[in-house]
Amino acid sequence: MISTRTRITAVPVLAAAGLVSSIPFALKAVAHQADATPEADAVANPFADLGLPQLDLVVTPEGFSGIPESLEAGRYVLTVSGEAGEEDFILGGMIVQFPEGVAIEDVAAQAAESESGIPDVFYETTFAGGKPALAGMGETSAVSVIDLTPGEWHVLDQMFAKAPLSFTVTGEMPADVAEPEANVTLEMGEMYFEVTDGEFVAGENIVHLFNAGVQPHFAEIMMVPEGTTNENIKAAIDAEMGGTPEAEPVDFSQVMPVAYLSEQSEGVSSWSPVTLEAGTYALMCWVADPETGMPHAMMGMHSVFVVE
Ligand SMILES: [Cu+2]
Repeated sequence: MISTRTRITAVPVLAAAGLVSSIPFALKAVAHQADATPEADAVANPFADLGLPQLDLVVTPEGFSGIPESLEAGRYVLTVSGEAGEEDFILGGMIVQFPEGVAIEDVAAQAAESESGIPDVFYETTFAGGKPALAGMGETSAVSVIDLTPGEWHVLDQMFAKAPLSFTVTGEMPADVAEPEANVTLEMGEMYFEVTDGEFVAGENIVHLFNAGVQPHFAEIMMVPEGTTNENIKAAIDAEMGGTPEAEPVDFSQVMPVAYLSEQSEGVSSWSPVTLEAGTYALMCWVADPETGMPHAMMGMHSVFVVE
């Protein structure tokens, strides 16, 4: 276990980044989307036919509710709805299991003491993943499929600003759970994204996101100007981090967040609907690396794909 505390001070931009990860590109891009009209209706649930049990997480500016105190281990359809706070880019929460014997109060204290805002237990925490709504883009609900293994789980936000919700998962993970049909499998690892099966298409996708790495990762999907290359993304990240870009940086005012598939641990899968228009997209992960304190994106964890 390596403390990220001293290392991260070398990357000042991270000091203001929140608990575990930041989405600085999305936050910048959202300014010009402030007039986005909230969706009138909840998103359709493409997983309704699978026969999986459903959890309806309700988020308010104050906290989380809607998940029972005790659940059977298994695969769940997770819906997220409610009301975002004024500062919330995301309507949702991280669904986490801390190492045995670590209480949520300990983690909050670690985060408060750490200059980076990253608690020491972060890299030993299990993240279930799932899809929040992009409140900053006018979304009011989201749906995804996640696995909940036995143990004590918590729903919390990255800033510890909301009252967390805790629940217990009992029994054993069933061996024969239904698997959602995905048209694209996106694998994450150190430090890459790779489509390992199928492809992203115009219209609705069901994305199977799988973490083949050892660190937690997330996938932020953003629409970028046509013709943007991975070198243009790298240049923007280099410029963001104070370096000298080697190519033309992508213009942030032209970048539009499309989906945020939240932190997932090693070996964890999730399934999320993601609607895409034809265009060019970037994938990024901003989780901080424990060795260097650098965000994964800066270590190369960004990728560009084109939807015809
Ligand atoms: Cu990552």
